[in-house]
Amino acid sequence: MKEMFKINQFNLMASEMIALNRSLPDVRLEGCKNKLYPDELPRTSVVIVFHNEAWTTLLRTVHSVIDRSPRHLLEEVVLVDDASERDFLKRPLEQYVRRLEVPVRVVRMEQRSGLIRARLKGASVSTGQVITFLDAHCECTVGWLEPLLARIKLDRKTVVCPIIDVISDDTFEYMAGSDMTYGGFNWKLNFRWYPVPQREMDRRKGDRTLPVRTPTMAGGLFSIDRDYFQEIGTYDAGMDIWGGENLEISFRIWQCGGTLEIVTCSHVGHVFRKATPYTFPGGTGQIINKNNRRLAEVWMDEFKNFFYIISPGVTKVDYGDISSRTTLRQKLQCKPFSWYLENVYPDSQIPRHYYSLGEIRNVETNQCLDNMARKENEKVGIFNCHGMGGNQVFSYTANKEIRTDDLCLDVSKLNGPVMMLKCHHLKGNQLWEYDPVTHLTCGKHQRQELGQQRRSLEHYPPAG
Ligand SMILES: [Mn+2]
Repeated sequence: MKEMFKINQFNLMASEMIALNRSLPDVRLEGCKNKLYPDELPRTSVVIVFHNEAWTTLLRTVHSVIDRSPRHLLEEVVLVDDASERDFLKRPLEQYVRRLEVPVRVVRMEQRSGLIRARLKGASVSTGQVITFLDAHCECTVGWLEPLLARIKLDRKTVVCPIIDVISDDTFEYMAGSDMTYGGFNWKLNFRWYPVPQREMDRRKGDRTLPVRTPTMAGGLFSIDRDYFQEIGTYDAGMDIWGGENLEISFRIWQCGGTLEIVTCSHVGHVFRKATPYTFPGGTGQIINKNNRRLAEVWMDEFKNFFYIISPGVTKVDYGDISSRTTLRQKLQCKPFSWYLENVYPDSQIPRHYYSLGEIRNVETNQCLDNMARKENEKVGIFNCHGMGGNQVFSYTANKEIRTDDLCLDVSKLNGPVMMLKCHHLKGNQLWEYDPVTHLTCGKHQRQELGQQRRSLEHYPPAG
């Protein structure tokens, strides 16, 4: 079992012991089970990109799509092979899928092209009015498709994701995902799940069966109207292999007039892995940095500075030519990133309004606050100032929080310690008052520094 685990970074032995058409629990909310959808829904092609995927996980994905989609809504399944090296994924795969009752096409990339270009290829050969992208190790559950297509029928500019349930990489047990989290991102531009805020619960009047407006998508699983996908510029073909494309399409959808939702009545399972089994030509880090730079440069306006200041060295990475994407942004008359932060993601980790972004220095000792790469619920540290950003970057926000990435400085006892906790936006222990008067009683050098700081405070009126 341990030897086989290394091949795909999940328990392949367990996967091989489980039927390709196994039964799954119905994990939907009760209110989802008797919802009615229009008979006339757009048909979808399901596009699945794979690279050296295991036979059983790939075919279990295909069988679950076929078995749990109403036949009249499923145009076809398109399997895009991104230059796999395993023999069973060649002719044996083609022979196997030929016997299935739904057209399943296998298309091959001539060379390793990455998720983005392989998906574009799959989209271009598919014919359904809707394109549904799935990962190659998923399982669709009962009723997964109708609520997705119904949202697109209602508004073709709505892009929809199912709830992504967890298939254990260890046991292949199926575990329901939460309808109370949605997609966000941190200063490093990593996709993260965060709790659905109260304002979004209120907008839906507490009905958890209604779709959640999500600031970003995880990327692996979503449905989009074919023409709309073209209109908003598909993917950034200048991005390599994998990484950043999910935030790029998320920002683009929102900023250019679309809507991105998690449809809580649709559940699809996904095998989450702790390590990637894939090789990245050129190295993982460089590729993701390049993709993230393209994303930041095209869509984030001045807020790209949060990414650059917390990721020292990233500005040295070449991101290629982005002119076709900036032209696209102009042509579609997309809104600025500040609009996105204000209207779509007000509880964003990147503050819409802030007084300052940089280091917090004790000018006497030349020591700086430093998050020491520690995690949530640990103390903030102090270290020699290095001027390189990274772990010494903090922002004093208009809500009077002191943040580093998605953590806020928090004090619950009079004499400390100062902890780093998830920002709760409720002030309280995370409220920091800046008092220019008391600070101005310091030494000459400090007076200068703080004087400058005060000017910038007066310059930057807080929101609301
Ligand atoms: Mn995956």
